[in-house]
Amino acid sequence: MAFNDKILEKSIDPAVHQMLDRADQLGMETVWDRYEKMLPECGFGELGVCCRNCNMGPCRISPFEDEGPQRGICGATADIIVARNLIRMIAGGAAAHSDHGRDLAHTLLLTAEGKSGGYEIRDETKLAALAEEYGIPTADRSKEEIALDLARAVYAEFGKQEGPLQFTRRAPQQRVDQWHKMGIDPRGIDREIVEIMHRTHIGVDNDAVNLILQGLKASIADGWGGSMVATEISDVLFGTPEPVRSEANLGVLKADHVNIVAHGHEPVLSEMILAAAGDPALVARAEAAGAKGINVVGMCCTGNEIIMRHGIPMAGNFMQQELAIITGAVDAMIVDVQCIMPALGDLCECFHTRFISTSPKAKFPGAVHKQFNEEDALSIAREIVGSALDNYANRVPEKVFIPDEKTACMVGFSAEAIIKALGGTLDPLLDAIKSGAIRGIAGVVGCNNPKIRHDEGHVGLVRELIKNDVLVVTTGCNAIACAKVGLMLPEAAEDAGSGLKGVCQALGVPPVLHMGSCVDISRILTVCAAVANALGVDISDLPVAGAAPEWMSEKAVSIGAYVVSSGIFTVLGTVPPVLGSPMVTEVLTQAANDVVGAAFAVETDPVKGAGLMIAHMDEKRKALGI
Ligand code: CUV
Repeated sequence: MAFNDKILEKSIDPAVHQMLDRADQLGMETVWDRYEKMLPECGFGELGVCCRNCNMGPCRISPFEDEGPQRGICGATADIIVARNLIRMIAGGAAAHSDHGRDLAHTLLLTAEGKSGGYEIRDETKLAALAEEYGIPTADRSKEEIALDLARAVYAEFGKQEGPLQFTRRAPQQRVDQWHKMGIDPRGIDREIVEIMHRTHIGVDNDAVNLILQGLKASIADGWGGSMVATEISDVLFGTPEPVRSEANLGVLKADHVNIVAHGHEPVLSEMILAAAGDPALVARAEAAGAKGINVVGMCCTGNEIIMRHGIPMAGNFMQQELAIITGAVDAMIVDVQCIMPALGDLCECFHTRFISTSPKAKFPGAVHKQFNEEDALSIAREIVGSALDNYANRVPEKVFIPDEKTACMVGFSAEAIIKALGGTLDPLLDAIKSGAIRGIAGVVGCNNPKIRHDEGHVGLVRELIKNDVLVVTTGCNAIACAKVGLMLPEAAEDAGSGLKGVCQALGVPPVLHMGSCVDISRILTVCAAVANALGVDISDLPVAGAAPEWMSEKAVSIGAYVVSSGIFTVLGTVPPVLGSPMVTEVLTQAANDVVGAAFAVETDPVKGAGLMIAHMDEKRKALGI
């Protein structure tokens, strides 16, 4: 099929081209159309110089020094306003990840108390390891007793008033000392987020550097706190991921099955949807309705959670959520929290698709709300799946259009799985890094953003990295982009430089390792900490770098901040709203090196972005003498 340039320039993904053409034929609007209507985007907002933190304003600072207001009504300069706005983004992102972690802790608590409706403790090895980390006795105790203590200890991390977060102590001692010295070793997770909201209130913290330091502190509480809690407790409850094969892209929808898309973030919901969809009684009901079975597929980070634990296929990343509905083949789109477009409601009304919200925290126009709770988890999940089955009869066959596109992938490389693939120790990885077979390790993560041709930033950057012998670890929407183009197959080693290719072929792994959802960037931190500790250096000494080629969410801002705070140079592919303050820009791209041993760079060209990362790795290799 040939498509016009207007379609081709929006994405590199042939499934997206077909669906955008279909949307045009049906006269339907998508995120790309709304983006175009928004252009030109607000210049003050882009620069970060508008302030709505009090009602004397809104204020906006002129970008021209010789013309227009240089201060807000309270006297705040562009530096202050930009810094305040930036750290409020961090607060939003850290809150989202951490609340996700809190929900997992809550589920573990209920499970330990025997009050949850269908959850179990699946990974006792991880439970025991975490208990030891927290100093919880394990000898002669049941898994429930241990889990109860662990859940309470983890829960307490959120509201802790003093003292450090336990998981931050996984970081090398030098790193912890540096955080301590700079006053950014976080206390309770909630406390650091609240303090951002306090400090950015009118008339409180009016020192850009002091504001940014608090932003870094809260972000560390996200990465080494809330997100790490989310990852670790998910593993305890649902199992630690191991390599598994599956498929990705919209072609995983099936014309002759009941299709359920699980979209959002928390595995607390999606695990139960899967359990219900496997219930023989419900499968029989689907068959009685004329379907061949129930096909659950994932989207966005929920997709990452269920593909890596169960091999459940992945329908697509952030920019594909509307396109899934436009296939006309989705009987229910089930959502919880985060990255769910409110546009889905209107779109579902054009099809038979039932849009089902489940979280008391996230309701949507046009959605049916079926409130989920952990106590009655399985029975609610059965009802939700049942409602998808009932809706199958309403599907209009003439409206169904499913692109063929889907690609095989190998996913599920938790830190534990990586060590296992290496034969039980990190040594083969360390040796490959020392010998130069692996030049460095890159964490490439983050969202999609219509400012960038869909998936081009992700795939372009990752291809350039592996070609240059950089092992890539990935999560989030980058992971999905890589899966769709076949980069997550062992065969993709052919596209890697000769050193990386040899390592991948010897181990039978892809050059791009899927480590999970956005909260699972904590897995990348854990691996970096383990490598640094094994070499007796700080994370900032390692030949590692991070990138978010198409980022858009506040969570991504918090992620970027904690990755840099952990000592990892990070390249952003879309420009953050900070350029209105040359001073804040300088702090983030230069001065941060003196504070945390790493900084940000912004590079919208993915190949050049990869070049910056590789140059950074070479510099670190030289300093290490390898
Ligand atoms: Ni949590 S945060 S668009 S789904 S990676 Fe994808 Fe990942 Fe960004 Fe959202």
